[in-house]
Amino acid sequence: MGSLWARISVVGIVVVVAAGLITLYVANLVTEPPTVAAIPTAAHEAQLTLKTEAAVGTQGEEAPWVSYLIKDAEGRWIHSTIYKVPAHALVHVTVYQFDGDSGLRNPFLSQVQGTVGGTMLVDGKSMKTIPPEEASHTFAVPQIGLIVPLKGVPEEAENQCEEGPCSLKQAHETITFTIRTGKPGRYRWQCFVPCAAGFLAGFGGAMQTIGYMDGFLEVV
Ligand SMILES: [Cu+2]
Repeated sequence: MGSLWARISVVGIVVVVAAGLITLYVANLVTEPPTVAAIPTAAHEAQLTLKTEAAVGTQGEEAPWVSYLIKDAEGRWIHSTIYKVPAHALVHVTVYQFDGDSGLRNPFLSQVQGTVGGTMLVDGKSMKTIPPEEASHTFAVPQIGLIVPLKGVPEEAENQCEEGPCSLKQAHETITFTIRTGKPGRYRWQCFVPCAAGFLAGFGGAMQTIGYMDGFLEVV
């Protein structure tokens, strides 16, 4: 009899632990990072300032993965990929790119598409495309035909940022472009460069997680 009760309690403990793990997993799927708004600069115009870092969260509880961050109105860098922007407006985007290149598998995605003028500035130089192998990330919103490939920091650059928080005194590329937003809605955006180091084919982890290499544009 004693061993039967022992077995039942072992099964009970296993069930409770499994239920706990499933709850944690689901909670993790539905918990979103905070929504951070672009900063209004004029009527129907706003500024969205982002950066990419090779390893965010190495000091905290978050996974130390490659990620995007956004600068809020107080000048703080927030670890989020959910950005609120005005509808029917010009949104000026600046990305400080601190990560090295991983390369795009599909060269089609290394052409700028969907920005005002079909171009971007890379460190002040106007460009319509970059060599696919130099891409570190993309900022792409497939639903509105936006693709901006982000050039990686060259391997030989000095003073590279291996781990966040990265400062503008460290090696980076500055990419700017402007988009014209349309009607309100929630638009998914994502990176298309297989940049998730340590995962199968570079497409796991950060590449599949909201808050890292995927997010939403809340057009309001
Ligand atoms: Cu990426």
